[in-house]
Order: sequence, then C-alpha cells, then structure tokens
Amino acid sequence: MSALPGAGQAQSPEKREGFTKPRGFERAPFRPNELDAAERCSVDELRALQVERMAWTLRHAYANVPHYRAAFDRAAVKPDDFKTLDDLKHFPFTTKNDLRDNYPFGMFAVPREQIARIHASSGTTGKATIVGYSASDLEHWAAVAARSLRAAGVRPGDRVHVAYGYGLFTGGLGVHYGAEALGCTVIPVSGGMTARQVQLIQDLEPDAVCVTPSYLLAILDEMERQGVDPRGTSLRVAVLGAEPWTDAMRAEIEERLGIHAVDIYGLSEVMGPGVGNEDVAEKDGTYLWEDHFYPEIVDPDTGEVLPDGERGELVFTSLTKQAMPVIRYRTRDLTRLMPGLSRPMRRMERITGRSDDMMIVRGVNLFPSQIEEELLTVTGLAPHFLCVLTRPGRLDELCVRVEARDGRVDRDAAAARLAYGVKEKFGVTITVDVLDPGGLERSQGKAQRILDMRAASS
Ligand code: DLL
Repeated sequence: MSALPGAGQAQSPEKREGFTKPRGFERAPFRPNELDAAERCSVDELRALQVERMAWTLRHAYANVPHYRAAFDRAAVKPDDFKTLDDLKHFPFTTKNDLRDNYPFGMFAVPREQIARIHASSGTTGKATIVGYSASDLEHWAAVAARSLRAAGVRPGDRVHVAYGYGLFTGGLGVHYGAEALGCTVIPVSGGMTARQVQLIQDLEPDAVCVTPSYLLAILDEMERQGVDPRGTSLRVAVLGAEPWTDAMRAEIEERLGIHAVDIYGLSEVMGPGVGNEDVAEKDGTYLWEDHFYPEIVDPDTGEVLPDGERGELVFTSLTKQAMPVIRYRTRDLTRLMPGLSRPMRRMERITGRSDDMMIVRGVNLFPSQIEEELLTVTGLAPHFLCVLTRPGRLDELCVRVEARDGRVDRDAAAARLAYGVKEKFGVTITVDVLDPGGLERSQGKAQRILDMRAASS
C-alpha cells in the first residue's frame, strides 16, 4: 500500500488564535502537535489514496468473503465497476445482522491463523459480533489511536491512565496500544474500583485519562467524596468516548476538573477507538481518519447518499483492513460531515445518538443527549440521569430520573424547570423525578440512558 507524500504545511493548531484553555489549566502547556503525513496532504491527494485503497478493499472482500461475493452478485456489481468514489453507492450495505448471521468467523477475509486478535462489540441488543485483526491491522489501529491521542493533546512521554474496560471491548486495548505507539507511559487500570481510580490518579500523576464521560463523572464524584480537589490533580486532558455526550457535559467536566475534555470516536466493527478524534485546539467536530476509513452519510430510511453537511446515518468502508474488511457498514450513528479545518480529513458533528436510541414520545423524536443538554442548564440537577419509558394507556410516557446536586436543592422547582425546558425546546411533555445525590446506579463503562418498560406496562 502506497505511503502518502508529506506535502502541505498545516499550522500547528496550538498556534492558531482563539485557543483558550479551561480555567486553571495554565499549569501544563501543550507541546506542538506533529501531524502525520496523511494529516498534512491535500484533499486531492487524500481522495486519490482513497480510490486506490477502496479498489483494493472491494477486490479483497469479494475474493475472500463469501458474504460479500453473494451480496455483490445480488446487487449485480463487481469490484472492477468501482472507478471513482461516486461509484461506491452502487455497492451493497453491510449491517450488524450480516455480521451476526456470519458469527463468529464468517466475515474474515484471511485464514484464521493470520488473525492476531479477536474483539467483540458490546452487544447491547442480541448476540455480540466478533471482529478480527491481522498483525498489520493492529499496527494500523495503533497508529490511528496514537494519532487520535495526539490530536487530543497527549504527547510522547505523557502518562496515560486508561480506564476504558480491557478485554473483548475494544476501548482499553485500543487506546493502550495507541498510547504506547505514541511513546507514552501507559497505566492500564481498566474500568471499575472507583476509589482505586482516584488513588492511582493521585499517586501516579497521569497527564491524560481515557474513559467514558459517564464513568469520569463517577470518578469525579468519588474524588469529592474523598475530599480530593478535582482541580488539583495532575490531569491535563480527558479523552472521552464510547457513548454520546454533549458540549454541555464537556463544559461541566472541564469546569469541575480544570482540564480539556476531547471526543474520541470508534466502533469495533470498523476498528475500535481511534476511527476519529477531535483536535484539542478546535473542539469543533471529530476528525475521521479518512486514509483508513471512508465515511458516507445516508438517509437512514432510504439509504440514499446525502451530501456533506446533511444529517443522516454514518456509514463506513474500511480502506486498509485485511482480516475483516467492512463495506458500507451501517453504524446507526446519526451525524453530519463538515470540511476539515487543519487537516484534509472531514470532521463529523458530535453524534446526537444512535437511530436505535431514538425515543418516540407521542410522535416526537427525542434523544437522551437532548435531555442531557437541557438538564445541565438547570443549576440544581447533576448530570446523572435515566430516561424511563412506559406506556400506561395507549400513549408513551417519558419520566426522566435525575439526581439533585446536593440536599439543599428545591427539587420541585428543578423538576419543573427541566420539564418546562424540554417542552419548550423539543415539544415533548415529560415528568421528572429528582432523586437524592447518588440515587442512580453509576456506569463503569458505557452508561445506559434508556430504560424501556413499554412492553411490561402496556
Ligand atoms: O465504543 C469503541 C470506543 C471505545 C470508542 C473507547 C471510543 C472510546 P463499540 O463498543 O463497538 O466500540 O461501540 C460503538 O459506541 O457506534 C457509537 O454509537 C458509540 N460511540 C463510540 N464513540 C462515541 C462517541 C466502542 N465519541 C458505538 N460519541 C458507536 C458518541 C460514540 N457515541
């Protein structure tokens, strides 16, 4: 596979104007960000590379995976029909069900002995899906994860506390090898044992923490419980992902910890963490590493490809994966694509939610992220919440269970403000149940935001 020419001289993002640090952050300025060659090439060079890699991927998948051969044949397309990126729309989509139907190893394109590692998707619904990596895939993954961490402001020599789960979940090992490839000291804590997380942050003085935003909040609460000042730790940056989170949550985390909070995106079917990352100096959309993963946005209902800028479902085709290439994989994540600012790669807007997380309450579509955004405007409410859906009669009802920040909060007033805000902004009538601080179970990884009791209550 050809290397990219090191053309283009993008300015280091830290040098650009308008880069403001959260309060109290002055203690550790970032060193300059050295971009990869692929991050410095022109858009035309990137597109040429994508065409070359896409043609290879389509041939590789067709020749080696019976599922793709059958799907291409059904759609009457051959890999050689692909000449330009516009031709991709003629190729069939791949869905989570296709992966399930071929469980466990049916989607692999190389002999099993060449699979160096197995992971699995979190499988919140139904059977988990298995994904496999060749040695070269693992190298590419470490490289994009390293690039992601660097974009987040992590630098060689930094200490990186990894609180994503290790194991079949891609979070822990994915950022682990990325941090090693970047030249960091990795502290592989994994999720759970929250009191120990706080202890290790104090004792080992990490510069960065990689964790889900909801679990970082649990760690923060534990710091406060132990009387540790969250703004007094060594941390400079949190690399947060694996679940939807909002800018309101970013503001909460940055303010309470005095650090940068930066988005990392990924999914196991495509690779794992490091499919894309925000630039700490921009915090304005997540760069998708398009030299390895080709993104499209499609209408979730019709599958029609939408132009950049329009919201729809994110679809990926892998460009370098040997062990398990994916062709037009439907992520169910809803977002839109925007042009790059400091790189040729496109950025995606923060994911509003997954199409399967969308609640339809009396005909109105609503995502937990919209509730999160609104509840963070209510001073007395903490960002721990659960959306409980019931159907007592013929209509759906949504009750948001949320915690009060402390015992002094006027709960009725806070509940009324949240219900009013949601009605005003999104047109949905909800009820709000304000619980004691600590009243909701904490996630140690991905937070569960929806409890759907409609089947039980109808
Ligand atoms: O969650 C990989 C990952 C680990 C990403 C650690 C970032 C950090 P899966 O378990 O396969 O993989 O879940 C993938 O999680 O399709 C999104 O719905 C959601 N997701 C991941 N990152 C983000 C993010 C990992 N930054 C699914 N914002 C994806 C919103 C995210 N949702």
